[in-house]
Amino acid sequence: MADLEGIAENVIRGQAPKVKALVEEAIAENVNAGDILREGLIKGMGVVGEKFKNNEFYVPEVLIAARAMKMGMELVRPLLADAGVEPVGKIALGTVKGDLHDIGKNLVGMMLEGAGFEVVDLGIDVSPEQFISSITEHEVQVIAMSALLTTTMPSMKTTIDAISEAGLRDNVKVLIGGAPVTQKYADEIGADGYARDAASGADQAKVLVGVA
Ligand code: B1M
Repeated sequence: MADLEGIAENVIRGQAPKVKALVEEAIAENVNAGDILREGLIKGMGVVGEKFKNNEFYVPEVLIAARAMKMGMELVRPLLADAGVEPVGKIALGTVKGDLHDIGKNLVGMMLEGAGFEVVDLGIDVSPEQFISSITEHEVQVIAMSALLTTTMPSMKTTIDAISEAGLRDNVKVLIGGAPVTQKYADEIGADGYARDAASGADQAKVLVGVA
């Protein structure tokens, strides 16, 4: 019998081959792809996020768990459309212009995927124009910006201002984070949300799209 609990457990333990085997078993038994995603992969990654927030897990454990989750996701993704499962939301994620740091940004992306979001990863050194294109091209609901340098933080404000000037501010929520970024700064520049770590980023994103 399909072991969705086992999938979640093995995501938490970062056992990628075991996750792959259990997901394959569940698919072979015609378990609904949405149930595999929600009750197995997302559930497991949710626990990982909580442990990370509580300092019970550190970056390496999260990366290993995310790799296991991704292995399961690869198998489930093609079946989701057939099962009528929609992502909880669509997000464009990038490190702002002039900034090349991407380790934290990638962790945020993994947590977002683990929470059921479709993530359009724009990469590093992302200009305001690229963020704006993601709104029109991909119809994302959230723009998520990461900055690690005090010198690149202002690009968050420049991007928000550019989104407003393009007349698109009402189309998206803006979420920001990164080591030098604070809630105070988010308030100052008119961002809709701030998160101090990757797991909180996924929590905030759910609030912003109204599924939390
Ligand atoms: Co850079 N660097 N770096 N660096 N680097 C820092 C950030 C720095 C604090 C080091 C220091 O001086 N002590 C300092 C910034 C000082 C400042 O501005 N206050 C610094 C500097 C100065 C520089 C250069 C200018 C150095 C130079 O060339 N003179 C240069 C800049 C290059 C550029 O970006 N233009 C530079 C370059 C680099 C490397 C390329 C060598 C490398 C980056 C490799 C890569 O990312 N692929 C690097 C690294 C690795 C670091 C440190 C050591 C580690 C950063 C990291 O990955 N942390 C860093 C010092 C440090 O933090 N100890 C440093 C781990 C990661 C998991 O944490 O990214 O904070 P973090 O992400 C967290 C949260 O912040 C949050 O969630 C994550 C997980 O919980 N979060 C979000 C992040 N984004 C979020 C978005 C959200 C929500 C939460 O919503 C959208």
